[in-house]
Amino acid sequence: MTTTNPDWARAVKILERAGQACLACHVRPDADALGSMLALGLALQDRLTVLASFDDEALDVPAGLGFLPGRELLVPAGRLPGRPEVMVSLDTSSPDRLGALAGRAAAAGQLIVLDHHASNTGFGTLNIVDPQAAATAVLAHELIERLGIRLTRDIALCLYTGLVADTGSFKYSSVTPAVHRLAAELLSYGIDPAQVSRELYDRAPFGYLGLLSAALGRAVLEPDSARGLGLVWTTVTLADRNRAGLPLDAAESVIDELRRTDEAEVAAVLKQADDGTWQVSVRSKSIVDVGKACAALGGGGHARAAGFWYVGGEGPAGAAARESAGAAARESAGAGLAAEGAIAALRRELGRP
Ligand SMILES: [Mn+2]
Repeated sequence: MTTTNPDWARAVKILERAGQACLACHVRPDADALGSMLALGLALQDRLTVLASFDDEALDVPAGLGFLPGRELLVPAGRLPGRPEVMVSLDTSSPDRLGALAGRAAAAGQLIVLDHHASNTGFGTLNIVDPQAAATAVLAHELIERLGIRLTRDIALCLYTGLVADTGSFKYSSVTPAVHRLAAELLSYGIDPAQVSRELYDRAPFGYLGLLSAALGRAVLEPDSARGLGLVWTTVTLADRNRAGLPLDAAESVIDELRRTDEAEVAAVLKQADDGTWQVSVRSKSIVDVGKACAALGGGGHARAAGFWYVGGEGPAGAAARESAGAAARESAGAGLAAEGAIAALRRELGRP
């Protein structure tokens, strides 16, 4: 797959001349972020020194991504040089999403930004940002190809995992013939697609069933929201997670159940983090640009899949919005005032033409 961005040639030149490359991806990395980063790291490691990292001290690889190869390339953020010669940021729409690595990215001699978020702020010295790309893995693959590096089974597994995750198993509208051709090429390296699906989607501890049941049981349908196209939403509270003993990322797939709802173009799941703040995941089917709505709320993402963090409080327009929230929303068990503030804010953005 090739695009015509002239920065490709510059990126290749920079990486061919570099002695060391620092790779970074966004905090709490998902499969595309981590998969793309590890794929590029594995590809580059025979030519130069690779230091890959995300966020902070703990460097916890999310539970479901423990099967990805290349984790030996990961080092704590503090081990990266203060002013990297060359840094590559993957799947990250803005520097603040790099967490503890933001300062190093700003100080880097060259910062190559490889991303597919339409909301990308273009914070690199060189930006290869393609919102048409189904995953950052597609761009990482193109970079590896342009560097003339042969794929291995491990590189292919990392790229394929990112591709599967960001296309929802090849279900989203971003899936093109080229995406399937890339998948076919990656599969030819002998990776097991059933293993990737199982790791990404088809497994959960028993406690997840209780969490899912609680969340689905309090789902609210608002046919009039999103300019009459319908909004369905629910919460996953800290209490739900504590009962099941599950971390925040275990609630990731609740949205996939909610978004089935025929009566709603938009689905949202409000997930309460350990510190009480809310991570809001939003999906749309075919009309509403939820990326735009979430960007207006300080988050970002894609047209059909996006999110934002809601710190609490109701915001300036919150009280008024809450009045119009309707009894169902107010009564939704366990949602709490802050969740209501978050959904009111989202409802307001979705209501804009
Ligand atoms: Mn991505």
